[in-house]
Amino acid sequence: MNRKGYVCLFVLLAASAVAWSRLNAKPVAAPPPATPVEVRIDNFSFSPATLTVATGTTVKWTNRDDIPHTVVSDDKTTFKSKVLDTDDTFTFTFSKPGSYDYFCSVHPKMTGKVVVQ
Ligand SMILES: [Cu+2]
Repeated sequence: MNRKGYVCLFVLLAASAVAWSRLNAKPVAAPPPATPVEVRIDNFSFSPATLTVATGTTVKWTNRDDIPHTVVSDDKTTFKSKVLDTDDTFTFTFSKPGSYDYFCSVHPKMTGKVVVQ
């Protein structure tokens, strides 16, 4: 085989390798983000008030208010933060799909929700 022949063969092999890898590529579910998704606590409210995330996502609440707040699930057991002073954070990883309502135990009118899909 001459030099041109080898080049042609190489191109052919490369093309089949690409085609083969595409055939065998399995669709994978989008992994949950590696960095936490943030909820801000400011001016007596959770922002966003309703957050939708993928299963396995860690949510991080940060108190940007100059007033202490907490983050407590409605059942008071799934998650419960300590009292967060200004710039304190609380994180929770949602490993099961569902709808999680929560509130601030210091100001029960402050409510929020995390929807886990
Ligand atoms: Cu509060």
